[in-house]
Amino acid sequence: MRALSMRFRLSLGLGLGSTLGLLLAGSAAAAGPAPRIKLNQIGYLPQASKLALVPAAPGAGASFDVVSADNARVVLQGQLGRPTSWAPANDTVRVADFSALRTPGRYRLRVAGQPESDVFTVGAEAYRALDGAALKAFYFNRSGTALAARHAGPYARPAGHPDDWVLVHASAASSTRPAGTAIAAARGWYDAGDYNKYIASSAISTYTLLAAYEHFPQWFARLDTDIPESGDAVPDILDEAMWNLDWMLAMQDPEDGGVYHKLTNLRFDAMVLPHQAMREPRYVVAKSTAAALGFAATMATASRVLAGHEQRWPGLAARTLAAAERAWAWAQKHPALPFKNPPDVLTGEYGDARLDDEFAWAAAELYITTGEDSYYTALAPETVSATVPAWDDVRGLAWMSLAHHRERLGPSADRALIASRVDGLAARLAAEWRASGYRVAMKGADFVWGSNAVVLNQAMMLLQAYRLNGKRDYLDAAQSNLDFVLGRNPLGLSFVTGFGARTPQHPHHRPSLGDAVAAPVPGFVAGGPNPLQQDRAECLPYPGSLPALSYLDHACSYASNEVAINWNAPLVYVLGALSTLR
Ligand code: G3I
Ligand code: 9MR
Repeated sequence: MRALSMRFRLSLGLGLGSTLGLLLAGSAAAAGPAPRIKLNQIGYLPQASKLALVPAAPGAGASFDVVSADNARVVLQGQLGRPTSWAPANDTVRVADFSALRTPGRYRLRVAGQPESDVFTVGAEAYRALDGAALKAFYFNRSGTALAARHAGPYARPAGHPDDWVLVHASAASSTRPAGTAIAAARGWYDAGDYNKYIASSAISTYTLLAAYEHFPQWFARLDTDIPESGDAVPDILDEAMWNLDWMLAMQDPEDGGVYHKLTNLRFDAMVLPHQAMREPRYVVAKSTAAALGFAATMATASRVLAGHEQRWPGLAARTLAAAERAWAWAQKHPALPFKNPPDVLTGEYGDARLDDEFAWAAAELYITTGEDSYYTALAPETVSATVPAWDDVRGLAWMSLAHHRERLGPSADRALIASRVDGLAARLAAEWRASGYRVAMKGADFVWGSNAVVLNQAMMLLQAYRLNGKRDYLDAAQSNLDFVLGRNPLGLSFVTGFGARTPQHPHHRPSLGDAVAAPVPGFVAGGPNPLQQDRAECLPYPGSLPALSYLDHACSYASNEVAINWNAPLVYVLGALSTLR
């Protein structure tokens, strides 16, 4: 964390109780106007594709210079591409391609008639600090533990939500656990800007961290995040995943193997620190098919990864596999139990009526871990398409795992099908990327609540195809999508708190609002532009209504400026992957 470029400014007289003052302060203190030249504000790996966007203003120059950060010398010159429009922002830009610049250093881009770009770096370790911070965000969102100053710096805080005494909600009652029974389901990460814990988002997040380690063990073995477990026998990313796996295991009913959909208050907490938000009782709410299957997939994955760490966690690989198999068996008996909030529960629903993707994902992970053909049959791979993963569409995770393990799958596995599904998705995304004026695989319809996670999950899937067949376009498109999140977007904002020249200052994140530090907790991806603006009744007007401009750097904006574990996880993955792949 020492290398981070974030400012730990103390708040100017804003006490803990003055959340309202912060909310009313608006986005004035925020990032300032978008820069004219837009690029990745963190930097590039030496061998990577390097693109910037320059306004297609009449009379502006048609060439660009890359200069050293101190402006002392020109290191590269090039011609701008032809003006191309991009509908989601109704903007026309020209691409500056400076991929030929490979010498490590700090630079700016210069175009006649435009202000110079932000400084960016080129270097083999360009993403190490950011990847560490993206992973450390999970630590900052840990439930049930105090964050010590030694690890959390100015973001230290007392423990909140121990969840050692949680009530079984009427919707979750069973004969062995009638309504009102107290159980313990401690640890886990807070989902997002709120303090509840949900299996749907936990499953994809925990899986993505485990997959990041499974696919790039050397990179993640060296990623030290300065958490309490740092220095033990396993990489920090596994200790972090374990914090949530512990909680997830407690969400399984030992009686029947079913999994509660969420652990939550009846209503959202106030915008205060965790320890100030503990007056409300907490409940485990209804079991659901989606929860059982997401749990099964995550536990089956965990079992594979933990098998290599028996000394650190004796017996856990076997325990997680048994838990996965029980949850799978429960889902076979309850194949169509969707989740809907009971009338008295007003927190995040994560309802998902379509369950074929959850079945496919759980079957795939169980097949890979056990080698049992019955799971491959249940997967019915020829019926499963490949899509960009999201909390409510997890089929892409099945293909991602199958592709990684393809060489050791049994004879029944159709390797050609695995390759064609992964390549088919990447080819579609890469075509979108190449045709897009902003050189990003995002179409207007992709800008949904949490759009930055769509950008990052697209990148993650492009990287799966690159790992399979080495088509350079897939690597370059993935890099481009990362660039979009790190500043090469119409708002000119690096969407990760604390990282970049202009970053979100007012995320909808209770710890960031409730603490005494002006800067938000670092390392979190803000949700991103979302034209549905579901929070508009409670917010100031957004600066624009176009898909890629529907973003408000204001704490009111949970629909565009919240943070969430399942938006951070693909950032952790993509940074590690790009830093490793050649
Ligand atoms: O499924 C429909 C689709 O049929 C329709 O065409 C489309 C357009 O309206 O909407 C789709 O539903 C969307 C749904 O996500 C599934 O993708 C909803 O509009 C959209 O409002 C919903 O957003 C979710 C949001 O909670 C509200 O439920 C986000 O994906 C989800 O990330 C977010 O998660 C919240 C938790 O509930 C609480 N904790 C914070 C977390 C992050 O904000
Ligand atoms: O803080 C809540 C956030 O975590 C959720 O994503 C969001 C949508 O469910 O709701 C937020 O809570 C708001 C509530 O929905 C409406 N009134 C204001 C609440 C806090 O801003």
